[in-house]
Amino acid sequence: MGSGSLLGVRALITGASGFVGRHLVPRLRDEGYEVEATDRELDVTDVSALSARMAAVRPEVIVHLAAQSSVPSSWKSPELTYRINYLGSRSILEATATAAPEARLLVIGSSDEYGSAEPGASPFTEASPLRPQSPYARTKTAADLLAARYADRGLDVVRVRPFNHTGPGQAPDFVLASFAKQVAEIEGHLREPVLRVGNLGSVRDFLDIGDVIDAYLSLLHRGVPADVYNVASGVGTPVGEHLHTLLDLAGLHPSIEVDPERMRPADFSVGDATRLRRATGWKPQAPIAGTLERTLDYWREQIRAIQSSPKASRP
Ligand code: A2R
Repeated sequence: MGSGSLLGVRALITGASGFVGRHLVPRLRDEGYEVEATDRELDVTDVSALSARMAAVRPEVIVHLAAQSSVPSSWKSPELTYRINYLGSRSILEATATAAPEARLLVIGSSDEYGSAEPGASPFTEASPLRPQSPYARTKTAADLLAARYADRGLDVVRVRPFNHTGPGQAPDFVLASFAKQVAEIEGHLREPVLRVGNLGSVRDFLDIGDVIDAYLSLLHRGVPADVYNVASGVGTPVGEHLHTLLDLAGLHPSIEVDPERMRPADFSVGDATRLRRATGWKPQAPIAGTLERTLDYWREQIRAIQSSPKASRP
């Protein structure tokens, strides 16, 4: 439930217990928002439950983070992904239109909506064609296009396409969190000195989670036009480079093994955030090496907690 302050702007967050939500909610509270943080207990596919909660909370801003956010899981469970990501977004849009029609709503899409470019191509702008390549990306694209229809009809919807982001607390299904976790496990002698990887040649545009949160906060301001915005650094780096930074930080030289389960063709995805910068002044602040260090420290703490627990067992 919210903090009860009558002075704060009322914010409703879906998916608040996820990686982004756990960083966003405290920041919003620090900024003085009165936050209603919801997750699984308010199923985003249930439009009547959503409308009832919105009517009770009367949010002035809504950030829709709830999702099935993993691409590999979307290949295993495309229907579930569709239900949560597309039908969930549709429910949020419908509930906002009926129960909180004045609210500013951020619909969080994904850089995956653009698919992959040719190596060395210019960064994707918001005008680039959408060529989603996975069930996850297709559900995000469909939700984005539906949100655009609600915006055309006057709802205050901002559509956001964040490029890759990472930091402490991200699930190890995501590439840099997976590397950081494995490095911490090797350091803690919980794993043989063998690091399992996918395609290290894929070029991605990585942001620190704190910069992504800054972008979302800036897009909540009413003066910012309700439009579609990339959140990106504009810098592409092969994921293998980040792996080497992590190994340097730890002073480790494990062998690197390709895991066929994780191997996908190399892709190239870099974003242009000029529109966001012009509208809000946002630009990324956090060097990615610091992000990697904080992420590694987070996993070191997790490993220490496992090792010091009485029921310590190998993960
Ligand atoms: O799947 P769980 O138990 O981890 O819960 C996730 C929650 N969620 C739901 N909440 C309400 N109703 C549902 N039907 C439902 N299904 C899943 O949304 C989780 O707590 C949260 C999403 O968090 P993460 O998976 O950690 O995603 P992350 O990285 O915070 O991404 C936030 C947004 C997503 O829309 C991504 O697709 C996008 O940023 O990149």
